[in-house]
Amino acid sequence: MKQLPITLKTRQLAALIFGSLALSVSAQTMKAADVHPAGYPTVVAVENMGKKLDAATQGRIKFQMFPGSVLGGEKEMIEQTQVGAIQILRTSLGPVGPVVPEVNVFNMPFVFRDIAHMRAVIDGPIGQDLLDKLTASSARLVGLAWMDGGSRSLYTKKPVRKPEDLKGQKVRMMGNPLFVDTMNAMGGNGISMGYGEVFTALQTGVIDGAENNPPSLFTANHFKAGAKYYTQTNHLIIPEILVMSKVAWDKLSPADQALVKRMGREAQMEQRKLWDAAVADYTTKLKAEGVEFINIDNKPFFDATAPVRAKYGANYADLMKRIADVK
Ligand code: GTR
Repeated sequence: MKQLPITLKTRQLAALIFGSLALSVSAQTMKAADVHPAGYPTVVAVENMGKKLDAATQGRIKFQMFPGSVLGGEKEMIEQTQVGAIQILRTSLGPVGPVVPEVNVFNMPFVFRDIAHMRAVIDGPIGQDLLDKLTASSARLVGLAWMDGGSRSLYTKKPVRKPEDLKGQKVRMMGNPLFVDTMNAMGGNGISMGYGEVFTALQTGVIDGAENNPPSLFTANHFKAGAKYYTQTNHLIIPEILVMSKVAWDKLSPADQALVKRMGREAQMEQRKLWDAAVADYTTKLKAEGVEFINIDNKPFFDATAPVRAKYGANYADLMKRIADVK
């Protein structure tokens, strides 16, 4: 073999050895997952966070997004994140409640007065406390940031204006006993099932309705399966959460961990802007598709769910008071 000039050879060798060492120690292409399709505010904000991390770390940390439930429903994706098969997950906090009961405080019906109240809470010390509680729990998830899921209202095949109208109606709720209790208290029959099953369940009459925000109602096409009446109950204002698998987190240097957290916070703010635009856009689209938005006084639903707040809220009485005190 022809000898290379010694200087070049040594440098190349060094680059090869140290380059691959550095790669094997810290380069991570993280699988990021979401139930929502490409273009949805949460998906876009997480993709942009990945691009920023890629640039800031010269390619050491990148995200590869798997949108549209391709890696499973939220319950399955939470489990995969816990074991490290998924590294970054954006999920509703709803199905996290059964895994980390401390976070259920944000899953309570009417715990927030309105969206502005929810945002003030998640942006402030209570929001940080809950992310930290999740991280400190045995769930092997690291709470990075919050995202906006707006407020959830009821959509059904028959118009609903008051709790009595829900009598005998089977309404899909996310997988968390707290939500089944909430729907039962609201007058209907709560049925827990995954997001991906709702369309067919509506079509086949397994359920008579569900509840969600306008962007989900539109992008999941549930209105095309007969749920044409959208009653403004605003009974749940559940923040979404961005988590990292503890397995992936532990492989990051403290400096990279701090960077990921900072960019998570930036994603929280970016998603909010995208969210507000999406709610306006999808509301217009739903109306154009013939979905009837029914404005109601939601006090009867608030009153009906008082026993749910009493039952579950007993575990977080102090926290509920702190939340209520946030202006
Ligand atoms: C959406 C939320 C999803 C998922 C879905 C559901 O609003 O963004 O994460 O939880 O609701 O109802 O399952």
